[in-house]
Amino acid sequence: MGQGASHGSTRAGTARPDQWTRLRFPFPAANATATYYLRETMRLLHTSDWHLGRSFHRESLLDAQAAFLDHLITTVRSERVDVVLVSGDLYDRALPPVEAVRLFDEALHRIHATGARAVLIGGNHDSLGRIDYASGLIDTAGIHVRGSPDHLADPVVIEDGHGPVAFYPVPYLEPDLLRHRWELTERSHEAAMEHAMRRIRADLARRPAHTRSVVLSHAFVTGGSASDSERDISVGGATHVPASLFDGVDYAALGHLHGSQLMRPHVRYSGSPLAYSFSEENHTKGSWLVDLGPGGVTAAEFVPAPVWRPIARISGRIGDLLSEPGWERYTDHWLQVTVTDPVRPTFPMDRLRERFPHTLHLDFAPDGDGEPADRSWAQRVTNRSERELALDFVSWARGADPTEEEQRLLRTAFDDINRREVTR
Ligand SMILES: [Mn+2]
Repeated sequence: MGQGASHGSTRAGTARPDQWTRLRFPFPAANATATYYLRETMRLLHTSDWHLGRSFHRESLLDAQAAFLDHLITTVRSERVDVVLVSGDLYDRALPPVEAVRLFDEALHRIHATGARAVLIGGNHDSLGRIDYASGLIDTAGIHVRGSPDHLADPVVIEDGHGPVAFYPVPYLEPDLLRHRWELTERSHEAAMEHAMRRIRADLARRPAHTRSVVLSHAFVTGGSASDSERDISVGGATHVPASLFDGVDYAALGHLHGSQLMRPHVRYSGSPLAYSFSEENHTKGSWLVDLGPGGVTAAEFVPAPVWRPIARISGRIGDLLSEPGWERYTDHWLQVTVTDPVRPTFPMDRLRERFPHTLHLDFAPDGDGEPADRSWAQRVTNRSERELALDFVSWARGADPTEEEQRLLRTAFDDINRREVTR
């Protein structure tokens, strides 16, 4: 299974008969296992990491997120999407602001109004218990929200003309929470995911032959490239899970990494629909439109999301930034500006904002002798975990490295914070 997938971005050769029929039956109760319409190819729209309620350097992104959801609904209708997949980090926080909850509520209603089904899972930013609220009831509308790891091998089954497709919802798996419950041999994401996939394969083996499978998962797959806006999930240093865990499933719709990327033709990250850090300035954001035929994925096309406001990092002497015509194209961007004057200029933010009103972040990196001490804060913290930064701070403040006991304490504290986000 999973063979014959196209690496490219076209849908050439996909049979899309216009005379397909959509047969509607009453929605089933809770477990949502029923035939609902029949069509030759099942079309999925895979997205993730909405992070509703997030802001960007104190700028609210709610309007930008609403614009993405408008685009999503338009795509579902124009591309005749059958199932929308959202692979975690629905919200940015365990306790999202009311406006974000409202936006999510509206998104679910609008997806439902298109006639499509949807499967959504919780990510490491979501409160898994809270997003599970009323999910049994919402199931009856064909919208399937899954926060609990208890139901990951209890798939949402949707049929097309070729038979059933089982959608397995694997929310973010926090090793510390599951280690004892699942009797894992070690405390790692890989052990948790292995256990999950074992249960999924066991369930799949009991289903009718030719049942196709789609796994939604919120995890860091080995080889994937991260940006600055994913929250660190390293516990005991073992963060990654191998892509080979998804061998044999027809499609793995991944979430967590914010850049869209292919791990295998049938294992993909959609990435977030918006940039959530300046490190994502070169990302193209969007979703995957995936066609599932009788033997697995037959085509996958990237659908770019609308750009609400472009972002960029620019640097130079302030006089140059304020006068050179070449910088003109950045006046509408959200900007991170690094000023390189040897002497820190006066009122740099006020002056920059006269030409670049959307300057959000300012750094200084004098271009003199290039001493390491001149590196900007952003450069110094890039790719470092919160725990490493805290350890650095202790070393800096005291002039000596933290003791083993102190290192252990800091690790426990940060693990605790990560865990609390998922459980509170
Ligand atoms: Mn995320």
